[in-house]
Amino acid sequence: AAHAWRLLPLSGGVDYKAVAGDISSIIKEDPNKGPTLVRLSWHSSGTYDKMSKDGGSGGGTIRFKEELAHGGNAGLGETAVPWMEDVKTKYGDSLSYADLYTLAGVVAIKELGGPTVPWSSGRVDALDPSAVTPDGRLPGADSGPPGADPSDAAHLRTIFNRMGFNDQEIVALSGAHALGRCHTTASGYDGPWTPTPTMFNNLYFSLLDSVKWTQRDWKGPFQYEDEGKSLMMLPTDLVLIQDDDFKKYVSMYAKDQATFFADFSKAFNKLEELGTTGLKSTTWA
Ligand code: DDH
Repeated sequence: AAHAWRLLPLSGGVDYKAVAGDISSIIKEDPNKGPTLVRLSWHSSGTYDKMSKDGGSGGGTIRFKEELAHGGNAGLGETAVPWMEDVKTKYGDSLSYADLYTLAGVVAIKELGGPTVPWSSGRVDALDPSAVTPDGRLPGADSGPPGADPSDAAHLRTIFNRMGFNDQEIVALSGAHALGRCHTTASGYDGPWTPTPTMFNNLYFSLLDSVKWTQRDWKGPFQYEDEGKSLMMLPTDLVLIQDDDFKKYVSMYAKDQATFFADFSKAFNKLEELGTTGLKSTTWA
């Protein structure tokens, strides 16, 4: 009894294991929601700029319509953001949107068979949209920043080096495209990258490395398809095998899922902590 206080949740009164359990239930009911929650967590974090030190997951600003209107976030305002509202309402002010969105990403990755990515709590929401960064910080699948060759590895490096990621981390993070699909109603692209879009595995890399990817003949944006026409790759995905410094990591992860899981876990944890301060390592699984 003397140590009963140890049983209390440690951080701000929120039981993050319970929050994770509620997010898991949403994904168990509809596994296709898992990948979209991973995309939400990544887009909530990927606005970080290491020079100006603004953006990142810290303020939970992706909930604001100003940020949801950014081209790269198409679809999230009608899907993943509203899916999280009941969870937010249940825990109230003690749970920040910023913590909720980043926790949703790691819960989804684990629920879909991926690694248990370390996660820390303590993000404090920005109260108004003035903390929203300018549009254009997330990678475009076909168009780089002004002046950059869109099909060039330079676009990927410009965007991800700005967040503080190197070539190996860029490739590891891209393996998240094992999950989910493109929706014509969101990005305009169409189809899944792998035949198992609700399973986190290294298939994205093996398919990139082994399939003959050709231009899809259709009215939508330029994308690639396999011979069976059931899978897709974006122009930016193909960059990872067109550039030798990227390709060596694609080949490595295609052969070695354990190394992919370990490297992805480190890089995704780093991604989710961009633009944060004062976090506390938190047991959520
Ligand atoms: Fe992605 N991604 N992504 N992506 N992404 C899309 C879907 C998903 C790019 C473009 C698109 C990462 C990197 C890039 C996920 C995770 C991650 C879609 C389709 C486009 C387009 C959206 C739609 O129509 O619904 C581009 C470009 C890049 C790049 O790096 C150049 C990274 C780093 C991650 C990550 O999580 C670390 C996931 C998951 C999805 C599937 C979403 C869904 O609803 O299904």
